[in-house]
Amino acid sequence: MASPTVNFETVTCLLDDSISNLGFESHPLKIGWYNDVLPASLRQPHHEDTLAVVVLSTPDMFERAFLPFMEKGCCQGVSDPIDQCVKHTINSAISQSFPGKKVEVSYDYEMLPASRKPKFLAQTAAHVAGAAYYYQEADVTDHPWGDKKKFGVCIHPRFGGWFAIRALLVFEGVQVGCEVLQSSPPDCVPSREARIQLLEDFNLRWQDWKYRDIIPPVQRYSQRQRDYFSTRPAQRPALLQEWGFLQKEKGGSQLEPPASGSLIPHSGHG
Ligand code: B12
Repeated sequence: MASPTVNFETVTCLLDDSISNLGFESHPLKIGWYNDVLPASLRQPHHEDTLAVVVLSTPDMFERAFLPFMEKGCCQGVSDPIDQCVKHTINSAISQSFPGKKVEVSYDYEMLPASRKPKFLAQTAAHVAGAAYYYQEADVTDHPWGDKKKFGVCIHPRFGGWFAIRALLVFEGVQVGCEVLQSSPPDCVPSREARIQLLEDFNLRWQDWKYRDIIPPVQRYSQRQRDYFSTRPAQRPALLQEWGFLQKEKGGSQLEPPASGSLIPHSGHG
C-alpha cells in the first residue's frame, strides 16, 4: 500500500488516528513561525517552511495511555515512567502513521547537550501552532512585579491548564506552502486582572492546581492523576507499587527513583 501524503492538512488526521484515543492532541505548525519569535540560539535548525507538529497530553492520557502502559509492564529502567510512556506512544504512532518518513522528535524533558537549553520551547511551539495561548509577563500591561521574573504559562481553550506539552515532531523534507496561514491561539484570558491572577497562581502556588482553572475546563485530571503528580518524582515508583502497577523485585524495585542526572530537573511533570 502506498504511504499517505503528509502535508499540513493531513498530518494531524494521520497522527490522531493513533494517539487521540490515548489522550493526546496534535497541532501542525511551520518551523518559521516558531523560529521567528526566538533568538538564533534557540531556533530549530530546519528550513522555515518545514512542517512540524506539537503534541499535547490531555487529562485522558493518564488513564488511557499511562496506566495501561504500566499495567503491561512496559516501563523499564531508571528514566521517568511518564516520559517513557509518552516516548513509546509517539514512536509507535510515527511508525504506524508515517512508515519510512524521517521524523525528528524532541521531547519536553530533553536538553541540548552543549548549551543545556531545552531542545524545544514547548510553550512557544504551542502558541505559534494556535493550540494554547502563551501568557507571559509581556502580555500584562504595566505589570506589578518589577524585576521579579514571572514564568509564563499556556492556557488551552478547552482544558485550561489541565494539559501538558510533550513533543515537537519535525517532518524533515516536508515543506508547507505559503498559502497556509498561521492562526492565533484563542485568547481565553483577555483581561489584565485575570492575567495577573494566572501568572501569580502559576508562579507562586502552582501546587494547589488553581492556575489550571483560570477558565472553566471541559475536563480536569482525575484524583488519581493529581495524587500521582503531587507526589515527588523520587516517591512515584513507590506509589505505583502501592497501586499494583509495579512489582517489587528481589534485591530492589523494578523501577528505581529517577537518577539525579536525569535530563531535566522535573521531567515526568504534569
Ligand atoms: C525548565 C523548566 C522548568 C524550570 C524553570 C521554569 C521555567 N519556565 O523556566 C522549573 C523546574 C522551575 C519548572 C517548574 C515548573 N514547570 Co516547567 N518547564 C521547564 C521547561 C523544561 C523549559 C522551560 C524553559 O527553560 N524555557 C526557556 C525560557 C527562556 O523560555 P521563555 O521564558 O518561554 O522565553 C522565550 C519566549 O518568551 C520566546 N518569545 C519571545 N517573544 C515571544 C513572543 C511570542 C508570541 C511567543 C509565543 C514566544 C516569544 O523567547 C524567549 C526565549 O528567548 C518546560 C518544557 C519545555 N521543553 O519547554 C517546562 C514547562 C514550562 N513547565 C511546566 C510546568 C507545568 C511546570 C510546573 C507547574 C511543574 C509541573 N507540575 O509540571 C512548575 C511551575 C513552576 C513555576 N513556578 O514556574 C509546563 C507548562 C505548561 C503550560 N501550561 O504552560 C511545561 C511547558 C512542561 C510541559 N511538559 O508542559 N519548569
